[in-house]
Amino acid sequence: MGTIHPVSQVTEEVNAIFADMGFAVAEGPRIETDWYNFDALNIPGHHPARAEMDTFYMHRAEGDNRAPNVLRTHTSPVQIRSMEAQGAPIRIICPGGVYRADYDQTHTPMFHQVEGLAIDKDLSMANLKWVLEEFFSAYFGTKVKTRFRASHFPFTEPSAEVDIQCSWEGGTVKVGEGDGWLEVLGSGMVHPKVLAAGGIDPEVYQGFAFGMGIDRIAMLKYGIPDLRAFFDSDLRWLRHYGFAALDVPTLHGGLSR
Ligand code: 2NM
Repeated sequence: MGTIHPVSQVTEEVNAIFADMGFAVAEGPRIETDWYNFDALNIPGHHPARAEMDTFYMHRAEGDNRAPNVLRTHTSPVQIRSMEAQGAPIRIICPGGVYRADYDQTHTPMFHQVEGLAIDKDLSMANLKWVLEEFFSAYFGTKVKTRFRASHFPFTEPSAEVDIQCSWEGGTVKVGEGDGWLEVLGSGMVHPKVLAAGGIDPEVYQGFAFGMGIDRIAMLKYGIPDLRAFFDSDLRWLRHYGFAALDVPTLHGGLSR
């Protein structure tokens, strides 16, 4: 009998928690145009973030001089597409696979992200902090404090990296206790240029956005030590870390087993 992969299980858990706060799930293509993956997100051609993202570029036919399509490096392009398609207000999360040419102990060339976006007329970093603390507390099943540190992303201003409270004892991390911190998330207020690129008037609307690694938070919650084993398709690993097919996570039925 097969089992549900931890990435699928955790994606469903995350969807259920954000659905309870009024967020819809939005999805989009894994092959993206240069515009949606970069320019619309305030990452112009010369921007160092392009090089840092280790992008996989698609092939173009001889003589076709358009910018090559890319394997999306984040799920933010889905958020631009949603802004264009539905306008403001917006409350969505965008889970899914993303790609970066990076492979070592802590990086796989394909991994999973969930990004969130809320756009309305009176949103601030205070709303962002509440949503994130609510999310982490529901996800880990215990009150989790967050710590915001000033940071920089091209698509948000101001920007913050977010740490969650944890303890480090005997080589294992426990979330929601102790006085240690673990970085799990990037976030900020959506840059006016990004709202404009999505067809939303930045003089009228503001938004907050955030992004985190699904594989990473799956490892933290379910004590999975090695990221690379996630995508080996090893049946013994899948039986050990997989979930029963009918074990669907819901807030009323319980999120964790
Ligand atoms: C992050 C960190 C900070 C983000 C921004 C957007 C958009 F499209 F609305 F501008 N989506 N996600 C964002 C902001 C993602 O990931 C580390």
